[in-house]
Amino acid sequence: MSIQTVATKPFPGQRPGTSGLRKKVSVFRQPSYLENFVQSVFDTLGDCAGKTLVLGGDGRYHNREAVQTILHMAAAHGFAKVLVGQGGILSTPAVSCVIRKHGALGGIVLSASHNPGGPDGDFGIKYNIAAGGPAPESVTEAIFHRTESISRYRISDAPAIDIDRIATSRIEQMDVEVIDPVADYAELMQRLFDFDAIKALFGSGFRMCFDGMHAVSGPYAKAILEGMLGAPAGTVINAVPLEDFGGHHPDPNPVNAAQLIAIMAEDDAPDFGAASDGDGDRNMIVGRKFEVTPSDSLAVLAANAAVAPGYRAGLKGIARSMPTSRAADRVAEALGIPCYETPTGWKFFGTLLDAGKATLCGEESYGTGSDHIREKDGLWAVLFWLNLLAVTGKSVQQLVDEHWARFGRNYYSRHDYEAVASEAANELMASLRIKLPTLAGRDLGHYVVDFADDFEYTDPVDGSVATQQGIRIVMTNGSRIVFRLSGTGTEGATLRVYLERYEADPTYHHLLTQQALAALILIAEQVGGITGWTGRARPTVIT
Ligand code: G16
Repeated sequence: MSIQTVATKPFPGQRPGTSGLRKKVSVFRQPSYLENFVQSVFDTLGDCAGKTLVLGGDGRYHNREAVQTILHMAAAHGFAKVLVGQGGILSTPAVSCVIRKHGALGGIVLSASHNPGGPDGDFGIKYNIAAGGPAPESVTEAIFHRTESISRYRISDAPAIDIDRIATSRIEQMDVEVIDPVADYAELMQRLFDFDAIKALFGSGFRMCFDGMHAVSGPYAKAILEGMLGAPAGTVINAVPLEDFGGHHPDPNPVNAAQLIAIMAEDDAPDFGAASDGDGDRNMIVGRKFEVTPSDSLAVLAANAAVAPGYRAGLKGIARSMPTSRAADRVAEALGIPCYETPTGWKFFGTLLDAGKATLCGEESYGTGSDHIREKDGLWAVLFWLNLLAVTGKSVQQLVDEHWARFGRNYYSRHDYEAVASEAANELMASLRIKLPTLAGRDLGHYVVDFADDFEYTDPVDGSVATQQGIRIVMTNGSRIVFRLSGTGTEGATLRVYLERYEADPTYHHLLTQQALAALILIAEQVGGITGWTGRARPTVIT
């Protein structure tokens, strides 16, 4: 067994997007494609002698092969140890948890999150830093620049090792410790939430349906909900992770988690429904015949955080991504704590969490989390809701209705135009940018524009600046339209249009969301010229 140096040539386009490098499986399977990226990560990290790396993925197609490749490259780069999830499986939040708990240098997450899997699906890779969160842009840019000039990678030619047995083996001088993917994570959850209260809730006949979407959360949910908390067997559906997620799109929203939505719409539906995504960091919360938007979920949890033992000491601050609704801002104001508005991407919360400025964070893209780790965390949000339901004895809808009555309702929706031609999408954004200076003060029918800009963010901790993070058209009454191009798609461009309208009067808190937003939807079309640029008369997905 020896370390081989293999000559290679750069591949174009290995720039990480919103959350790591995501491409079609066929792209990742090209000889040297993954190796080039991994070597670029290692070159950026420098000397890793004596250091520990964490490695795992969401179990999608190509996960196991990629794990072997990375293990053999880590051995060639001098790592002392790699902690790898059994079967190559670790949810994204579990990677963050394990990095922090074991003092690792960082971790590699193999996932394309909610994107479909299988031979024709997507694959992805992301590097997380010692704090446990996604590498900041300074690091991802350095990795990208390295990919542009790479000429060799190093890899051990040792045979593949067994990653299915919990044991320690060796590649070259490096220990490979195969760990239980659930244990460290479950132990952390037990410290944050009132497991006794949740156990009593399940003991009282409370019924829940958790949709694992045949992705990584299944084993975590089974072990924690059915194992530790006594939920009846069968509470977790679609629990077995499959390489192609059963042919579905593992994205926990009402469109893709249609089975769960149908179950929760029945007259004798369970009391509580939830789903998580491919890599376990997203969550959707559903009550009986009642869907909770991610923005509202963040606000409700923030307003009630004291129910959970881990948050009894109070919140230091709340952070949300710019396109996320401003429901959480109202809670922060009532609590007398700051609310930070960051660009889209969980990586932007890292500095705020590290500096103790924020405790809870959330995004409209079904992501919620806290300072317990540095990733968003699907099952954590579900346990938080269970803790809240157990302590209050109220239903999901009751909690949200009461929240709206107290704080007002932020009607909210996102319209996605998927796989549109990149050029057209870029031109749409460029034409909006040209219009920006002319919009302030314009009367657009039901709304007058207060200001319009291209969101720019200066990190209050490290001073780093991110520009062009989404075009905002903000009305004088606080309603908003935001245009942004997704940074996670793998086909053409995805245009996201975010719509938000605040309603203080409880008499109007139960309108249909799309009707409540109808005037804004019309303005978005008029100002953005969406149909003209994209050739699409309507969005592909509405959440
Ligand atoms: C990733 C990021 C999130 C972001 C989401 C959507 O989530 O971690 O911060 O909100 O993508 O990003 P975009 O709008 O650019 O597609 P995940 O769950 O895909 O890792």
